[in-house]
Amino acid sequence: MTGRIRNQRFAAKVVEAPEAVDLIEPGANVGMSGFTGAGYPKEVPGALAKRVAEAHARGVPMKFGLWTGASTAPELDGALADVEGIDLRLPYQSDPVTREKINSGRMDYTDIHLSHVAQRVWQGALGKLDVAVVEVSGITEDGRLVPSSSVGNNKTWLEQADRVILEVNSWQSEHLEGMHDIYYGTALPPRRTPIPITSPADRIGTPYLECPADKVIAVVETESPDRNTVFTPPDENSERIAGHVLDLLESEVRSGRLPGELLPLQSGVGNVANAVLAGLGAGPFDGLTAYTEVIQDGMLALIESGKLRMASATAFSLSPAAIDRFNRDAAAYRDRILLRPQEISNHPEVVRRLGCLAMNGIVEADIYGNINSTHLMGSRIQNGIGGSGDFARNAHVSIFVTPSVAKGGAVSAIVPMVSHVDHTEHDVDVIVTEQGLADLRGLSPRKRAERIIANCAHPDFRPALQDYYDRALRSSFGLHTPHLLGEALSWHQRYVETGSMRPAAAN
Ligand code: 0RQ
Repeated sequence: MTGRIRNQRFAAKVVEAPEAVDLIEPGANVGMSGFTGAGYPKEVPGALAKRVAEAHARGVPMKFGLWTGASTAPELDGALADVEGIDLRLPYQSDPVTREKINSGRMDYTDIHLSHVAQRVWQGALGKLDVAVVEVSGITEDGRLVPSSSVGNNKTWLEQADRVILEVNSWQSEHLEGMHDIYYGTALPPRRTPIPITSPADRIGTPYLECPADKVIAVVETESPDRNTVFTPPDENSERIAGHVLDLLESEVRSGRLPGELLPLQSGVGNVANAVLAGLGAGPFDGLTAYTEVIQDGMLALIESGKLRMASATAFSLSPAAIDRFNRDAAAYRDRILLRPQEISNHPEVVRRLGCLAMNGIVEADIYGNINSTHLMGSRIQNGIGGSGDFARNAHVSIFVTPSVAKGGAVSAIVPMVSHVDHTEHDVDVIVTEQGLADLRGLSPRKRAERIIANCAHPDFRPALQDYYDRALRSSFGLHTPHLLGEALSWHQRYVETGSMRPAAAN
């Protein structure tokens, strides 16, 4: 036993992972910790996957409902998806094996706004949560739980599950203790009260998670690293995108619409969003704050350079190199980083009050400013909406970033009509590609189309978009949002049939 379990009642429950998974009944809904590759259980999911594989080999069906904070890692999502041990998965995921199972119709997936998950569970709208499997970085003498590198939905899992399995991970830095703020004041209507956060640094809860020892059926010890995806270094396109975002922010400050230290930043997952943060590091702003859901490499770098004075989030999403840096010096970040439950990090009320500047990556945008963040060709899930809706809908300025083309230039990220809608034109203020920026605030649909085609579309696709729009102006059913309905999704159909959105002659 490591020194991380400082309470005897919990210490007495230590078992090996295979013993712990025997306590999870087939068909159970299991709430696991984990958010963007941080703080997920490392031992129990693998042991559970082994048990599923053995059952399936005997011809015995075995599946579980899997609820998490957001995406996890190959040891959790990947392992359970690989053996087809997941019945319904929620919310956000980004694991390649899971994605393949969902897209081949072998696994159900429900993509819920990240701030909504806890309240759905409290409402009982998702069914009963049977078991919680939660990683913590320690257990105090008086039996409180020190959260690990993500908080996610852990508070809700620990409260709502009948039975709890804890994984105590001594790989996590001891200095995480004190970095969390767990708010126990949420309730369902009509008993709901305001969330008293008026600045990203505000502490409104306690540093510990609570769970009665009676509920804990097993404690498993581990010393295993979080496994996050490595970010690709910013390429020329993402640097250009970052440059356009910086220009926008500078002009907002010049015109008095934003203060010099900006407003709290939210940055989504993905390579492009990370590159925008890197761009801010080279920009003129100081005294920045973040009210966001993940602290990725770019944000850690902003803290290290002194430009970002405070970041509130629910999880880390760091590359292995950045994790090493953080773990070596975790104590130094204690007054700069605060991790909260995701129902609070993404709370619409707080996002609106603080006036977050939301920056999120997308799959595609249409000429009127509707955004698809999740589906390829309208039918194949990539990851999920994650927290992008929580922030975009309530942000002070809602910015969406994307390279103008995908799949080696075969796909235009600006299309006549999006093949799936995650963020409607009403929630989208600014679209940015490496080609330029379209500030859509206050514009009518036709003016938005002109600006998006001119400023954001790739030159290879711009004439075809202009041609679509010109013909729509001549023969659309109505001229408020002109469309050629029979043709609006033909670009996607062409990709499905030929592997390219480009017209046949241009392929
Ligand atoms: O796939 O590598 O197989 O080719 O999508 O695309 O360009 O690397 O961009 O890493 O920034 O991710 C929208 C997925 C962008 C992400 C998305 C393919 C592309 C590639 C990734 P390949 P890039 P990024 C809060 C915020 C939703 C959740 C969110 C995301 C892969 O930003 O999941 O915002 N956002 N959460 O080829 C076909 C297109 C495509 C396309 C991209 N138009 N057509 N394929 N791809 N555009 C954080 C959380 O919620 C946790």
